[in-house]
Amino acid sequence: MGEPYYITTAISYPNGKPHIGHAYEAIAADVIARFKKAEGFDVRFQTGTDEHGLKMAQKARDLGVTPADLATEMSGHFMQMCDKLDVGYDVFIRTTEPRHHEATQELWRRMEAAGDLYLDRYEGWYSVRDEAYYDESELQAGEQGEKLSPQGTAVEWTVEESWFFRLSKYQDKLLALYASGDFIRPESRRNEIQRFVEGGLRDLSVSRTSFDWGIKVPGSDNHVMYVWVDALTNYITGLGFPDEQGDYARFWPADLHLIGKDIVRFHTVYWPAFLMSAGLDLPKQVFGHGFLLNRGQKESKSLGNVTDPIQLAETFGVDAVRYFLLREVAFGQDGSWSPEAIVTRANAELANSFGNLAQRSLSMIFKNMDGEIKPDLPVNEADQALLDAVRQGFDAMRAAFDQLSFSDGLEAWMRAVFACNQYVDEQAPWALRKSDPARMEAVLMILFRVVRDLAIAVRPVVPSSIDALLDQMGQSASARTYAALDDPEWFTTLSASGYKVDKPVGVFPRLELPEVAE
Ligand code: ME8
Repeated sequence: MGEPYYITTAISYPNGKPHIGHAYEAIAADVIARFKKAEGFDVRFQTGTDEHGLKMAQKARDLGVTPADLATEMSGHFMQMCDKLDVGYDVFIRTTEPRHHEATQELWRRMEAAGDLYLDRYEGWYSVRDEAYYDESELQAGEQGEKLSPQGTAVEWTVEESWFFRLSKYQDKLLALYASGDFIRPESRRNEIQRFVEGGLRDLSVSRTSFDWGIKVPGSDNHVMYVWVDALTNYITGLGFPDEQGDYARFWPADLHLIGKDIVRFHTVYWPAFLMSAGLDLPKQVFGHGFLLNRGQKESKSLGNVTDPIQLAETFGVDAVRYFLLREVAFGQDGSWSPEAIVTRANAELANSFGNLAQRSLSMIFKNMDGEIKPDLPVNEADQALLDAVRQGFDAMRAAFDQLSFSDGLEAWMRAVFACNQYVDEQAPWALRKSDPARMEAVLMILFRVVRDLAIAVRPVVPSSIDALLDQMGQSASARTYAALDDPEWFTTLSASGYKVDKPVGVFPRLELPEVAE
């Protein structure tokens, strides 16, 4: 078994159906998980829903349902989104599960045993939307002069008895953590957090008495924990904590928490401080990705531009959407999508460039060689140059993906595809059919090899289309890893197996823009 690799997404608030931002994060995490699997890691991938807190309680009240029913219904939509988008998580965690209550209460007890929790009175500005308290100095004025959080959400003056966590005690340790390596990425977010912590940390209010939709504070039954204490703990609940053997021993600390830029503070200030207090290891990295905008605008109910990601996948095909999101957006920055941009990208790169290359190559082998694989044909200089170019493209893609630079990685992959198409044009196997049939066969065998290599390389991004292609190319399920790209025997073995290319079926259809209803 390979080295363990543990990746998580944020757990989403199930106070409504999933939106495109949720889909974006889930897809990116899934691509990383599949990439690491292809690299040979023993991957554990967790996602889920964050079901407690005031926001959930208020939404349920508005709808006239219980928070538990609301959470169950909406959580189902998040699971369905993952299924439709080929997001292959290992664990889907719901914070209302009993095992999560147990894990969170244990974390609490350990923080208390460390002397980091005390009871006091809280007065401050609370934003229900962000589930966060803010300092007066952090607030901004709204259009009518009303007070707003730094995220632009409404805040309320709140006074209550509360448990506090001694966050102030961890300032130096946190700064040392940021300075020591790549804990926070990208760098712009690290700088932002570092400045915030350098400005001084106040102790954090970590319990509420004004409502009861949450996890009870051990020994303080009228308090429920602040939802972020509960939410962050999901990452260890899913590994069986408080049992520190088994999955926890294997997969903790997490290799990567993938989250959006708006919740970096919770993951890089509060979470490591809680873990330090409880004496547990810290995650290795937190990456704050950018926001996905709809033609440059935030999607919102009031603008009427909210996209259902499941619908989007049904309209364009799941792999076109997955490819587009990773290819188009420089990971870490905000990005924009539109139907035109998805169609343009998918047609130019998946359908016309790679899909067409695969289809033409297999079809020529089927028609002109009776589908036969001949492994021992001579390889000339042009052939070797192409094999090298494809290998370089793959190496560059792999290095970029390792840094989560997906758009750069896919660009490198595309360059290799272009090199193949140029090779086809230059070698013109259709012309060789009459003039030099032996050379035609050699060219077609090179094409079979590069198509297979390019397919395996890009499989983490567009898994179901690539699997449909690799099925047609006689590649066993176990040979769809990056190690298979280094196997010098695969082509001879394939030929010896008696496999023959059949009439190929295209896997990347050309897309049309859907008609817009007036
Ligand atoms: O924040 N583009 O839940 P959430 C890209 N429950 N990503 C976006 C986005 C957009 N337009 N909008 C939101 C929460 N996100 C907490 C997390 S984790 C212990 C608790 C991202 O449903 C957002 O940044 O509001 C977050 O990473 C995720 O979607 C869930 O957001």
